[in-house]
Amino acid sequence: MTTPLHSRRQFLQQAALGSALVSYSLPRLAKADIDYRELLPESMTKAGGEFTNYGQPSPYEQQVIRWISANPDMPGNGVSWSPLHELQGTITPNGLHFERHHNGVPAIDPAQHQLLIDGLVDKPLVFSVDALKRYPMQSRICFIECGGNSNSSWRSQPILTAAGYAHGLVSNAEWTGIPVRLLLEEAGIKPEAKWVIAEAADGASLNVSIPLEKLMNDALLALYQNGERLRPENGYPLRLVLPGWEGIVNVKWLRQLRLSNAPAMSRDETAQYTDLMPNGSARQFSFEMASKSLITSPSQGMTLPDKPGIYQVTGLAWSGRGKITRVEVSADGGQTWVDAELQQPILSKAFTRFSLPWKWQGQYAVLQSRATDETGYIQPTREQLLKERGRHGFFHFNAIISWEVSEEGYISHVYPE
Ligand SMILES: Nc1nc2c(c(=O)[nH]1)N[C@H]1C(S)=C(S)[C@@H](COP(=O)(O)O)O[C@H]1N2
Ligand SMILES: [Mo]
Repeated sequence: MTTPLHSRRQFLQQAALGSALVSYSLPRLAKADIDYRELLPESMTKAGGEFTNYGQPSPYEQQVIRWISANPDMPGNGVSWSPLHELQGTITPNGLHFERHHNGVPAIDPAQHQLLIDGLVDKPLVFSVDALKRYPMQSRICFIECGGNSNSSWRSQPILTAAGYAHGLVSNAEWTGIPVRLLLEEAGIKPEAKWVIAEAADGASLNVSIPLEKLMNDALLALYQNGERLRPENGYPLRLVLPGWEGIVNVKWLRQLRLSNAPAMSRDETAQYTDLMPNGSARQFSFEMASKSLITSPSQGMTLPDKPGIYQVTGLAWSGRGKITRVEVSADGGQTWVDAELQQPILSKAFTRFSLPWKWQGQYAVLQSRATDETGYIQPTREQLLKERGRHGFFHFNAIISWEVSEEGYISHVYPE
């Protein structure tokens, strides 16, 4: 059967335009006062929402948030936890990077902000933020972890909060900025300089002491976080990023680097972030974060819906001493271990995602992960860590974390020993 010519032409036109446009044609003239949406069928106006100047997550993801714990008696002092149990991949989105503030978030106008480098230097230098933006920049993906992360695990009872809300004072971002070495060399380092006192522009002028060697090695003066300027809460307009070193030395809102021959012995390196050891002495300046891992899914509070079934066990591993070389997973509380797959690329001092399919047969199980880094150091059990550090620890908890799976498929945090 042949199709009449005119209807074939019509058909081709319609096909070219798309079936949604079949019943009418658009006016040729683009007058500013014509609202084209009125001419379109409803299905098309619904197909596209508004454009926005700065994108936000879908309204269906509103439960994926940082969890704030702040002391109302000390305004400005507190933390917010990154929801690691809700995230995938290795990069923490900027709006979900954990926060630790001792003195609130200062509102800094970059045009008013300056960085001073002085002390044991040949010539003190002052930089505006605009001047710093003209220096050659480098990018580095690394984690920042608070020395107080996971501190609830020192308690005698396991706490039953979601994985990220107990262990999420750690995040991983791509930081871009100026190697600190370039700026120190420009000021000229006097031979007696051994330490650098970094001071911030927040409420109490937080200050900490950093060995000069670290600043000359891989420290960045960061201006950008995952491609955009730092968020105010993460240090806008300038922060130090010291890859692999505990959170406190990653000074936000940096305004001064003073070269010195000795540390300042400031509050946050004496009263805080030190470890009381079993022999009664206090360990100070334990900068490097030891290797650690966490199963993010399935984890505390989740359930396994099918019984039995195949589940993807996945999580994050990181080490302040270099690359993660191995992550093992156990489903029987550490009696037997299987190597998990590590997602590429594996970067030094950065989150490494691991995963492993697990066939759950409906039995009672205890899931654990154990990280090894390139120095050969293996993440300890909680028992081993308590033996080495005593029972009065508060900072630097890096032991294996255990998720119990009940026969009903409920998952809860346990201390298996
Ligand atoms: N100026 C300033 N810098 C600071 C802090 C602070 O309170 N003030 N907190 C430190 C601590 S203890 C940590 S863990 C990290 C947290 O960085 P973040 O809030 O970007 O995650 O910043 C560090 N730098
Ligand atoms: Mo911290």
